[in-house]
Amino acid sequence: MSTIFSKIIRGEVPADIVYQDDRVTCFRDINPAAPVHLLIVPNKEIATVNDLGEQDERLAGHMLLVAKELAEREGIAQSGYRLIINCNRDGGQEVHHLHVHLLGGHRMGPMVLRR
Ligand code: DGP
Repeated sequence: MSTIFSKIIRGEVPADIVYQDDRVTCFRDINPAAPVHLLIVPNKEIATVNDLGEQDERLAGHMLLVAKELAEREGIAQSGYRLIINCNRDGGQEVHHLHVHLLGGHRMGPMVLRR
């Protein structure tokens, strides 16, 4: 099994890649929910946050540091941004390959819809 994100990472599916190193690949979301909407994805296929192990501690930290760096590059570090990781059905995860959403460029709405 190979996720759509793995295909993007391997260059088999086109995407607007803004950053890549030996651990993560970052590209613009195909369906942006904000003026800046990037995805920070581990090159290694990890399905969800639930599947992170002790061995991934440095990788998880790296994802956050790359997100911070990309916010700076995109010019939204000072105005602010939101990082989101969805997990499974109730979290609204559609692609089962771990990713951090980096959203910014305008005021975000409430964190979640209350009902
Ligand atoms: P999530 O719901 O957290 O699993 O978010 C998945 C995001 O991935 C969603 O905002 C749309 C984006 N996405 C899905 N398929 C593709 C694709 O083929 N290319 C790009 N660039 N983004 C995609």
